[in-house]
Amino acid sequence: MLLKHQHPSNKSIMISVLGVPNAGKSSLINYLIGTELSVVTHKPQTTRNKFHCVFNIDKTEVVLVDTPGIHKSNKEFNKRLNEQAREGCEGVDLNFILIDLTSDVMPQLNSIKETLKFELDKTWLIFTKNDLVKISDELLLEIFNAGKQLIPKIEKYFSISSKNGENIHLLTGAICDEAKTGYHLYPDGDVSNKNERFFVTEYIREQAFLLLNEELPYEIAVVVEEFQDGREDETLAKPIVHIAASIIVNRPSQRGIVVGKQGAVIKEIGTKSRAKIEEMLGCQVNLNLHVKVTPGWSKNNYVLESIGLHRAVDSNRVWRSR
Ligand SMILES: Nc1nc2c(ncn2[C@@H]2O[C@H](COP(=O)(O)OP(=O)(O)OP(=O)(O)O)[C@@H](O)[C@H]2O)c(=O)[nH]1
Ligand SMILES: [Mg+2]
Repeated sequence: MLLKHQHPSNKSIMISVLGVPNAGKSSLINYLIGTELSVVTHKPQTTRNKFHCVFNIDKTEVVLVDTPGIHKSNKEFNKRLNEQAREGCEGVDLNFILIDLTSDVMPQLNSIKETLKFELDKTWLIFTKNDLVKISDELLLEIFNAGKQLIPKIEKYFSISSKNGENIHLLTGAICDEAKTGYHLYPDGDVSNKNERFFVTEYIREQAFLLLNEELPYEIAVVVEEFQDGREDETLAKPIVHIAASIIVNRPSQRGIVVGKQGAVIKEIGTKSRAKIEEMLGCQVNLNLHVKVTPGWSKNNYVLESIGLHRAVDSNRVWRSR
């Protein structure tokens, strides 16, 4: 959209959504934007890349930056996840720190402060999952004040639930009040800065996360190898998109687990993720999934770059590109 064509009273705000793994970042974002765009599972470290999720309230555009959970780790892969969260704070107008009320609060704030390694600017605390824990207003205020000692730019707090929507109207009202007059970054109808291929990998990884056990979800990556888009092809009776994607694993023994007995597991990953991909693309999808063994992929710069995880400020070493 050309800037000069925008309404003069348009308002815009960009907000980073930060928190430890599983704090409820993606759930809150999905609740606010009103679709299941971002992948949510009960397992920590579901989100791996920072990305924009966009919604409008009247003339106000709200850009929420989903980020991976912030956590201390010496592993190269996790350091790059933290880097995504750091980058997610760049250029934003406001930061949300989500605090999971079902876990100890101060360790979450300490972990975020220490891992980010920089002072956050304007920040609001968002206590999540308040449908699961009842905490008195006095205690919330006490935690808020303790949070301010650690992160001085914390200004406000909200206690919300992304399950039953409690207090989310207060949050959206405050977001609108905070937004300043300015041009919208995205044309009406755009929901993200990531393309369809990105969400294809996310929806496949979501099913792998849900269907695989123990450490295996953390040992896989998904890459789209082919994306033949027949939606604009008028010679086809029915539009269809052909997608070939690889599930990358670390060890040969993991291939068998992902494939499953007579291919049962990979078939289920494919069937379930295809349904969500078809909904997103709005047409029939032919999804071809393969398992590829790439030993040590999570330390391999080439693979990490290909899934959008760039080197971190504290990266372990310079890895060869291939
Ligand atoms: N009861 C309840 N559960 C919630 C709420 N918000 C999130 N959850 C659950 O908490 C789990 C983690 O939610 P996510 O939204 O994936 O958390 P996240 O912070 O994005 O996690 P990572 O991407 O792994 O860092 C899921 O099982 C959600 O259903 C809430 O307000 N109430
Ligand atoms: Mg998430």
